[in-house]
Amino acid sequence: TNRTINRALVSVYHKQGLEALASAFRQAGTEVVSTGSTAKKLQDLGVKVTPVEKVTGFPESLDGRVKTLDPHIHAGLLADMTNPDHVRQLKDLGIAPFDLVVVNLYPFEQTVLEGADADQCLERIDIGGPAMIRAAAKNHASVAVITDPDDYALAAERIASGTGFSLAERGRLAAKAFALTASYDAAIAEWTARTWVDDKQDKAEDQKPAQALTRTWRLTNQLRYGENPHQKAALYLDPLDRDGFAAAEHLGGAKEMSYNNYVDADSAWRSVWDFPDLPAVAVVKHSNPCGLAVGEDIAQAHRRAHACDPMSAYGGVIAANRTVTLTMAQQIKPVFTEVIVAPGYEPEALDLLRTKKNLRILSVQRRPRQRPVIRQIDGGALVQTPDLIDAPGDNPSSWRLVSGNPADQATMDDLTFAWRAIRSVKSNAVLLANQGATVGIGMGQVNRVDSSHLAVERANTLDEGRNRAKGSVAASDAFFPFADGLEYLIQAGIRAVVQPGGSIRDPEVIKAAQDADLTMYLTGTRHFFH
Ligand code: 93A
Repeated sequence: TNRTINRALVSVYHKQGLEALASAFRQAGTEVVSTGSTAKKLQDLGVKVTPVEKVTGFPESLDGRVKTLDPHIHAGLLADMTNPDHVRQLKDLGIAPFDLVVVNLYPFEQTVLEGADADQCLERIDIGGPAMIRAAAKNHASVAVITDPDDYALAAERIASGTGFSLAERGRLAAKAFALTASYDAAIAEWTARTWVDDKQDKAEDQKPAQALTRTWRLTNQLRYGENPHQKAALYLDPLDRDGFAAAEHLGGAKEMSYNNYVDADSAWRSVWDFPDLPAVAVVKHSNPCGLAVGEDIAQAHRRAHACDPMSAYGGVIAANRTVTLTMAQQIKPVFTEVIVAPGYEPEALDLLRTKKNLRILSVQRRPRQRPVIRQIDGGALVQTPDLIDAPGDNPSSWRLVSGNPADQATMDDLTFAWRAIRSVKSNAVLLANQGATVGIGMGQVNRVDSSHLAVERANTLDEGRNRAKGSVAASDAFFPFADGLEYLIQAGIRAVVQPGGSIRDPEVIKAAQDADLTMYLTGTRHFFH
């Protein structure tokens, strides 16, 4: 199955590492066909090179857009030398086959990341390179394709020794080559969608979920394990995005981020940016907030978020949407915390946090960019646009008062806060809040009464037995299907409630509120989160 390498095609953007190949070519007397500056480099390294124009009979033209795109090249790449008919046709056409292709592509992603203008990015879309790579990979029965300089040493050995590559080796190289062209094209698809598609057109909106599936992420980090130690896991990055949460800078803490750390910290980071206008802090465990609060400053927001459920905050993840101050760091110091993520840290705050052995300290420079959400199911995937607090019903001015007096300003502010906060809580969610802070959260229950019980119980037991449900406002992420959940909240003493409405039993639910003279607003929008 081995095929000796008599003729090679070399066309590389990055010229590093060619020395090893050049000396192997010299030693084996391989015929080498090459493009413009690659040919020059190989000649400098003492290799006898056939310029590509000599093979194509056509000049490299159109500013290099047409160099290798020619049947004299591609027939030599695609002829299956195990097929006698291909061998005969090639002979009749006077074309010699290639046994090896070495290509690396114009650095498209790099160019985009460097902030080059659209024309420059466009010119860095390699057409001829991927065509050669794909041709050789398809034809791996006859041709070996090298796309990764890490494989030059192996190639040099196989060239010089005269053994060539085995079929298994050619298959492995071909798979790697197709993975490269797939991710290269995915980056181009992503960039062209951003650059050429008008986001304001409805059609483009419809296409957004579909684009998520064409995107390819780049393997960056093998994680120690997944959600559980027996699961394998890895971190992938969007190749066109270097400043998102996934690429967060680690400022200290000896430990690496775990899979669960990423999940929880991403969730916390997203939560605090539902409150971009105020300093906000989220304390998260298992993707759910155990406290979420805004404040006059970030330290106050943290005190309030922590106070919601100090027991659950143990081993939690903290996100802040403002620079972490020394005061906030001092508050965190005594609490076992897995991760903190923030846009920045005061130097003294950072010094203090670094003394916490197990704390991972992350800095992220930009707000979360909301991308389509993908969930794999057996045999396919579900894709949806992300849930943002931007639906028409999320604006309190559109809320419908169906019971009690209109809320005063303080109550309205609390209802607005509670409604934003509940977006972060897994369904079924019922949340109690007071003065811009959650005081009791009921999450993830399979019925809304249990969530109501949980919210009240937590409000009334977790903070030294204070009765925090009384006088708080409540939010429910979806309608109350029966009056029972709401009645329980009324008994606990809430002063107002906001919920989507829309149940067939709305009349019963509204009557329960009216009987208690409770202020109740309907949003018409729900925020399920599964
Ligand atoms: O502009 S291209 O898409 N047209 C081509 O026909 C072509 N052939 C090779 N770019 C093409 N290449 C690329 O040129 C290769 O993928 C490689 O990155 C680069 C090598 O050119 P040079 O040897 O002149 O540096």
